[in-house]
Amino acid sequence: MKFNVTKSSFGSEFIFGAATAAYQIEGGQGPETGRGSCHWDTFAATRGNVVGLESGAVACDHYNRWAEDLDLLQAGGFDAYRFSFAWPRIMPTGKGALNQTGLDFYDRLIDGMLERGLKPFATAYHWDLPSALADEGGWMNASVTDRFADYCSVLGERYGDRLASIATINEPWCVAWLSHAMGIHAPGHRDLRAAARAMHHVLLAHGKGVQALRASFPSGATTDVGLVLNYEKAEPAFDTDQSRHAAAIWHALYNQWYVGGAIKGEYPATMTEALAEFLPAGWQDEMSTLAQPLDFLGVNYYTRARMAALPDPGFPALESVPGPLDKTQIGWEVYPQGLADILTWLHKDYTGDLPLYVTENGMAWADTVSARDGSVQDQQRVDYFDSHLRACLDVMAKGVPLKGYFAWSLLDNYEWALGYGPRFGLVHVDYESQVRTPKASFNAFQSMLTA
Ligand code: IFM
Repeated sequence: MKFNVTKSSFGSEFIFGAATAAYQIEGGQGPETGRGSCHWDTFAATRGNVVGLESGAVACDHYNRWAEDLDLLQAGGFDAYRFSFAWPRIMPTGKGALNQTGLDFYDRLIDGMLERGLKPFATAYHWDLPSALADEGGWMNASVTDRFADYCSVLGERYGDRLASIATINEPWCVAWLSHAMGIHAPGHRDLRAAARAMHHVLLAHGKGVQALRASFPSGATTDVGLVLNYEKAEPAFDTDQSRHAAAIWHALYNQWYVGGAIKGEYPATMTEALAEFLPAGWQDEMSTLAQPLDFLGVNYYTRARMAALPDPGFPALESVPGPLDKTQIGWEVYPQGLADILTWLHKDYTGDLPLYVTENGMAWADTVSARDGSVQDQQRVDYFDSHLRACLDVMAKGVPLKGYFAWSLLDNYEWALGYGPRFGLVHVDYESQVRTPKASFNAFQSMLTA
């Protein structure tokens, strides 16, 4: 199985990578590691939150198997590895004392990338908030923004001379809305006031984090600093004004809020009106801190949302309606045109010449290892990547400054509230034995990248 697209059509500077996140793969939580507790540990331990009460306690044991995993990236011909630092591994209580064992782990990991010719693309925060900060209200409490800046200073000072890039926060929509309004991710709140506060604080933390990183880099460091946002192409489920309105609300709440805040220092007026009574007092005075100059914007894209109106007075009065297109293991429609539309919209309305990266794109499938020959034949995923890479080429031909593409994910891993059932990896992981098996989609990348 091969891709139809070729590496050369992206140009010699284009970066191909694969992505992961600390909580989803590392494990390494025993007392000998010095890692502190995070809110996903306790959320996962609470019945009803995660399928099968599964947690990241062991995950892919990447904490011990990182060298083997970096070898896979190198063998695949990838240019870069997108990984995240675990805040509670570096600062077990989210502030103050540092964990030397954790700091050393990331030294080994980053040096291991450099030794293999892989560019380290880091993320400071991919959802593992230290429990001690969760106890203080987490993202609802403005003080978390200063704690995050302190943490970024540690990262910048220690690793800034070796990173190719660092993003402050992965998917602020998930940090705020999914976790504080929908209750699906830790800390599991379903509360508009909590959500509105988190929506603002997560971007304020980003702004302060950018300032802290730049101020702490060793002199001469050339690390790019950016932010990673997730997008769903919001479309009306039905040909009605109500559906169009519902799609516009979802677009504002999901897509416009975060890029508007971080790039222009502006929130959509429809949202600030709807959430006025819940936003933290004085939010308007902090907007210039949110909008720090960036070196890149990361775009995570998986699917579209087809929205319909709900006939009640709540906010937001809408629901998503399953669409007719092919779906992945977890019901997400395969819609590559949405990636092209989002990249084009961002470039035209917000980011202009700012480099864009697709920092996550991929699909879940219930992959199995063949008993006959030990292979994993994931043709659906090969087709998914091929069609989305084609969408990238299409927009690049029209002038969108897309500089790289990261597949989600290098490994099958912990898919948050869905546990270990959904498999997103280029590489299959047997969670009992921890044996890694590259899938056909990995081989397709390898053929393209090493041709
Ligand atoms: O697994 C997640 C990742 O942590 C963030 N972006 C979406 C992926 C798939 O749901």
